[in-house]
Amino acid sequence: MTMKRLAWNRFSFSLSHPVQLRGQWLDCREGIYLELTDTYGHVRIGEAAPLPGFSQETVDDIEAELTRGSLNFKGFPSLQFAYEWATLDFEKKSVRQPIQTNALLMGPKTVEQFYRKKAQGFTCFKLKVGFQMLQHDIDQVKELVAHMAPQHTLRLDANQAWTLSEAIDFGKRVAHPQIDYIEEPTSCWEDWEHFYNETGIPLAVDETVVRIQAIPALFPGLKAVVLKPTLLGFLCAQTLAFEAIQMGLHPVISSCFETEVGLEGLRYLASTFPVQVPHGVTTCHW
Ligand code: OSB
Ligand code: MG
Repeated sequence: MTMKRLAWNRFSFSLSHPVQLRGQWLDCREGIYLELTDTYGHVRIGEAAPLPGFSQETVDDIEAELTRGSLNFKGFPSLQFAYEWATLDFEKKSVRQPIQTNALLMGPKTVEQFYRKKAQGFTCFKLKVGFQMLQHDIDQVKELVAHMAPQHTLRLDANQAWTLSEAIDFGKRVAHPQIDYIEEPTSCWEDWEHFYNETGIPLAVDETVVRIQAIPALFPGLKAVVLKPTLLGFLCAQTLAFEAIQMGLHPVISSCFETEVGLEGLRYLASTFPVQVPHGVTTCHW
């Protein structure tokens, strides 16, 4: 594509329900829509929406960078995602297979949320843990598992909230074959093989991939690689997904509460994988 014009618009939308991420409340999503016009006059839009608490760059940083007339992606993965998605060939964007998704259960009344999502046809659920007392999380997981049908699976995500002994304590008490995996139980992936040996619960890397800009060396228990293009860039996430597949791991695309423009890019990316597992891209109702 030959680009003729680059423009951008800042956006800010309030979320319909505030979400708590890593102890921080988020009640609106701010970002930039990047608008690229090619020589045929086609306008292509990408979304750069850094996630507070997870992204290094801010919307102001991106705006300053664009105002300087520079398209430097180093340190700006959300901008890189916007640009790479916007400039991907149109023809490619229409080639896709259907994808499966997980339903995110977060906040109070998770059993009610579970039944609502189940009625919508979901069979894979993801529960955020690690915000409350350990016992609260243990009770919640046990309760959910008791309501699940045999074809349902449950993913857990602790966002590194626990120490290794808390994680093992939790894991030993909730272990169940329908738990697909737990994401980031502690901040140190080197401990997770021990966690797996103690609990039998498989693991997924998420924040770790962003921190080390790679997939850690394979260890027993590692099952999935969660990839967030807003934190990695579109092409980087795609490359890592194919690496994950080569390693025998499940590639799971996951959102940072992007708006529909960004989510469309995530769904497309997920649809290109030869190995299909549920993806974490159903955050649009937030
Ligand atoms: O840790 O997976 C996370 C959203 C924002 C920030 C962090 C995370 C998430 C999600 C996205 O959980 C939804 C999903 O993966 O299903
Ligand atoms: Mg996660």
